[in-house]
Amino acid sequence: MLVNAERFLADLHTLRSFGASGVGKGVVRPAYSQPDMAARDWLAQQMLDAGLRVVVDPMGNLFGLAEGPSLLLGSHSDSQPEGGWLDGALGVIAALEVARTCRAAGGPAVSIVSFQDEEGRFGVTTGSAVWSGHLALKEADLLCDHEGISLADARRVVNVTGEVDANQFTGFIEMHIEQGPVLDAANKQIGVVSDIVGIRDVKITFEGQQNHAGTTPMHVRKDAFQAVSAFNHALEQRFSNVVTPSTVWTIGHINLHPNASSIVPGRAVFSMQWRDGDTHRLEQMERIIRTLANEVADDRGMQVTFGPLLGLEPVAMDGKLRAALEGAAEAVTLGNWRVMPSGALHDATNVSRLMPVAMVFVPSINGISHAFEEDTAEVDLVAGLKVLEAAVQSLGS
Ligand code: HGY
Ligand code: MN
Ligand code: MN
Repeated sequence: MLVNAERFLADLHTLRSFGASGVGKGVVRPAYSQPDMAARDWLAQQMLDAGLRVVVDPMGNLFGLAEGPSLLLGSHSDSQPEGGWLDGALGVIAALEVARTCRAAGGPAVSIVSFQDEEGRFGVTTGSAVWSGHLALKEADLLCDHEGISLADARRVVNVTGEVDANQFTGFIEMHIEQGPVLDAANKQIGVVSDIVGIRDVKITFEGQQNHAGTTPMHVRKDAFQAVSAFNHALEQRFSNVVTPSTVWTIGHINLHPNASSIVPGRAVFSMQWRDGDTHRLEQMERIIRTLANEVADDRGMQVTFGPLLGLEPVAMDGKLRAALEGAAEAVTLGNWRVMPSGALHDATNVSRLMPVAMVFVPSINGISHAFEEDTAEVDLVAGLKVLEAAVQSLGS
C-alpha cells in the first residue's frame, strides 16, 4: 500500500482555496461561514469518491464512514478568524489520503472526520465537545460568538443527515502541525504526542460608567478599559508563585463599549484564557483570576461579571496507538523524531472520552500558527503522511 503524496498535496491546496486570504497561504474559514460550508461540501464529495458513507451530525461534524469496525482519522477544517492553511486541514486531508489508499488496497478499514468549530467561534473545540458528550447540545446552543450570534442560529446552515455512533471506531489518530517552535528548533521531522494540556476560557465583563472624555475628571471616572488594564497588569504578579515556564495565559479578544475616542468606556468584555498540563494549577489560576477581577471592580466602584467557564482537562495519549506512531516515526525518519506534549488543544482531547486516541505532529516553520504565515515544508508534510499510513498499517495487521 502506498499513499499518493502528489494527490495529498494537491488536495491540501484545494482545501486552502476555500477562504484563501491574506499574505502567504492564509485562510479565513471560521465555523459555519460560507467558505467553511463550501469546503465541507467538497470534502463530503471526496469522501463519497473514496467509497465512504457520508454523515453530517447536528453540530455539522462531517464523517466519512467505512463499513464495520474502523479506525477513525481526522481533525477539523474550520479556521481561526485569521488562520493558516494547515491547522486542522492537514489532519483531515491526510486522513482522506490514508482512507482511500487503504480502501483501494482492501484494508485496514479507515473512517474520516472533520469536526466543526474546533477553533472555538462558540466555545472550545465545540463540535467534538458535543459529539463526545462533554457538552450537551442544548447548552452549546446558548453559546454566542463575539458578535452575539448564538450557536443555535449559526448551525441552521447545516444539512443534518444523522448521528454517528462512536462504538464503531477502534481508536482515533489526529495528525496536526505542531503550531509551536519545538520541532523546528530541534530539527526533528516528527513529534509523537505524549499529552495534551488542559484549558480554561471565560468571558469577563467590567461595567463602569460611560461618560464624556473631556469633562469627566480622572478621579471620578469609572473607566472599563482602565479596569482591564489594571487587572492585566496585576495578574502576572499574582500568578508568580503558581505558574511554571510552560503555563500560558492570554487576553486575546476585547470589546469596548462604545469604542469611541471621546467617550470614557462604560463596558469592557474580554476573553481570559489559560492553559497548563496540571488541573490543580488551572483551578488555582481560576481562583486568582476571580479574586483579582473582584478586587479591581471594588476598588473602582464598578461591577464585574463572569460568563460560563469553558474547559478541557489535560489528557494522556493511548499507549498502544502511541507505540504504533513511534514505530512508524522511527521507520520513516530513521530516528529523526521525538516525543513531546501538545500546548495546543485538539479534538483528540474530547474524543479520548470515547476511545483510545493518539496524535502525530509535523514541524511549523518558525513555530508560527494561528497566523497567515503558518507553513510547513512539503517534505515534512509528506513524512507525516507516511508515518500516519505506516501506523495505520501496523495497527490493522
Ligand atoms: O486554540 C487551540 O489550541 C486550538 O488550535 N483551537
Ligand atoms: Mn487545529
Ligand atoms: Mn487552531
